[in-house]
Amino acid sequence: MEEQIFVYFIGTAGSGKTHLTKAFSDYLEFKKIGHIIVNLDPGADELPYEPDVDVRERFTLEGIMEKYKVGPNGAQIIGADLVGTIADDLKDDIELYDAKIVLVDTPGQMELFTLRRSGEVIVRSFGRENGVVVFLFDPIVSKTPSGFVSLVFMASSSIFRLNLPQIPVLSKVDVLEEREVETIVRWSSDPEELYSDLTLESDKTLSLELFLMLKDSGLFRPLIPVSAVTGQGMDDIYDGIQEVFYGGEDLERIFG
Ligand SMILES: Nc1nc2c(ncn2[C@@H]2O[C@H](COP(=O)(O)OP(=O)(O)OP(=O)(O)O)[C@@H](O)[C@H]2O)c(=O)[nH]1
Ligand SMILES: [Mg+2]
Repeated sequence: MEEQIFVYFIGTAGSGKTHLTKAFSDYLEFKKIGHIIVNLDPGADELPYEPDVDVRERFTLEGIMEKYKVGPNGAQIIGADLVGTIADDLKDDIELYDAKIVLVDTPGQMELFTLRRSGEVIVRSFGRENGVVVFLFDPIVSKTPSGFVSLVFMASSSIFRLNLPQIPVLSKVDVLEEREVETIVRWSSDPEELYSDLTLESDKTLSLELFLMLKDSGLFRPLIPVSAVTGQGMDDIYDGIQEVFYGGEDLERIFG
């Protein structure tokens, strides 16, 4: 079988991972590109898509709460660790499908996936060289310079932990005004402007040294504005994936 490409949707709780997974799946469907969706969130209640491989078939958050006599937070942590233990089984399930692209919807709280071992184990099992992260910047958090910088740190920590290329996106742009989207995208491509706006924000300081380090590390990347509601940006995510794996060559041609 040809190599599969794994696209991991990662972001803070409620940033829009699940709906973006669905929107990008619809887009691939429209382009007739074979793909499947893997749900890694044992706490997912209702999903807007029908997962092809679903961690909830093995365990759910509710089941964990009952079995281990823990509350929802403890269950989230146990659930995150359990996901790592079934990585190879999930990989076997995925291989049953002849899908070119595997969309991976990750658990609600990103730190459970990126900071605990499960994320690393999953990425290693699925294949590091075939993986790319779509990192979601929450639109409301991104509105202030300090919120935006905090998300850059979180995105950086997930690059550092998972060691995968990353396509950063600004999610749910339909809830922002055009002017706000422009400002946030400008911050992502012009760190000096961000720094100057940051210094105007009351009582927020970041040492210039730390900021320059962040800037020079190459962790500032232009954000792609996307919306699961309007479908904006799906083309750009697709182009980003092509860029990562084929230096811009068209996947349709390669997969054709
Ligand atoms: N307006 C708008 N709302 C969105 C969009 N994407 C998601 N939402 C809403 O934002 C909320 C959270 O979306 P999810 O896709 O569940 O986010 P998530 O990151 O998967 O959430 P968790 O898995 O619980 O962390 C839901 O109420 C969605 O309907 C979008 O593009 N535009
Ligand atoms: Mg979700």
